[in-house]
Amino acid sequence: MGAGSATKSILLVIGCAGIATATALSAGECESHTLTPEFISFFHLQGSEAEDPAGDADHDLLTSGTEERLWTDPLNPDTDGDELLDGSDPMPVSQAVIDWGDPLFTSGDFYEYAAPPWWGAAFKRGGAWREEPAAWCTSTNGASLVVDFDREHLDADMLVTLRWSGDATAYCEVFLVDSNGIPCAKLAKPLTLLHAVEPSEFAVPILTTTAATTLEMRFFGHDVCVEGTVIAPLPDIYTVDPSFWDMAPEDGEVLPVADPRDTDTEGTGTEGSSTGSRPTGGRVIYVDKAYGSASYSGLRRTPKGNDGPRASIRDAIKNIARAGDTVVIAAGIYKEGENVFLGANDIRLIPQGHVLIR
Ligand SMILES: [Ca+2]
Ligand SMILES: [Ca+2]
Ligand SMILES: [Ca+2]
Repeated sequence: MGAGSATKSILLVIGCAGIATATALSAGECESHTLTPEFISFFHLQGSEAEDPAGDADHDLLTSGTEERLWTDPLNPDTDGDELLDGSDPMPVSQAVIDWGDPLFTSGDFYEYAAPPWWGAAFKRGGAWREEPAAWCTSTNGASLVVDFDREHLDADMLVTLRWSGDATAYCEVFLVDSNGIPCAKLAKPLTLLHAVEPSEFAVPILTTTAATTLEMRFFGHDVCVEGTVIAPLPDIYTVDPSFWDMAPEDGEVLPVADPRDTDTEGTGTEGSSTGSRPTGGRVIYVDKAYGSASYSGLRRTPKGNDGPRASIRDAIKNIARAGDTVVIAAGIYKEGENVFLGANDIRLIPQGHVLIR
């Protein structure tokens, strides 16, 4: 669904010189051809100098024809932002550079750009893209930026660098989430902007958190804007400090997801009861006002095929959830009318962020 999958499928089809690195290829190795419409469209080359397969519009020592085979950006001399030109970089797409909101590469909720094979997709949940400067901005608590990993291609933990801004109250909670949308690890302390001069940097234990397929960065506070994220394999000199991460003690157990400044996030009237939010078993049903639909199964937090969140809490309780299930409700305003919780006996409800029911 993101650039990663597009990249992989196209790389299988194209390539006259077999597996190649940037340094192993030169313009003469492949007969000049017309760039494919997919490539022109993906990198927005139409009408630009880079449309000429024999030209090197970005002066990175690679022709556009070669960049097509490597799936690097013919208008960016350093596609993966590691300060090595595409033409002299042994791995020209070694890390994912996500310029959230870049109008060229944001389509709908998704951000699409060249990325290594382990990058599945990057998208927003809530918030809005901004063009000048390109960023993703939100003042809605709980809106998030999400990156899916393809575990088949992961062989290292990850290092994430996050360029963001916000007012003094802003903070970011970071989760690793499994393929069912259930958080399986959480950065123990939220990232804050107290030392905002430098980007936030954190190591992610993606390898040791074997169920994790998704990184979710959830934001709280006012005037939050995220301009960019770089995700790279963790260099050997770093290790992940386990004390920075809370891991779910057992498979399938849900980590409490709550606003740490809200002492009564669950709305139960009991302060500090987050340990009570762990489900006792059964399924997890998702409700999301923004992305849900009555035609989805309710069994997946992000839409995929027929799976996805329901849009209404009442509907999820009445038509989907059974005794013992847990209903996870995404942040948002829900117009549910009266008796919304009718039938909710033995169904556990977990709000994620601020849930307002009217
Ligand atoms: Ca070039
Ligand atoms: Ca390039
Ligand atoms: Ca590079």
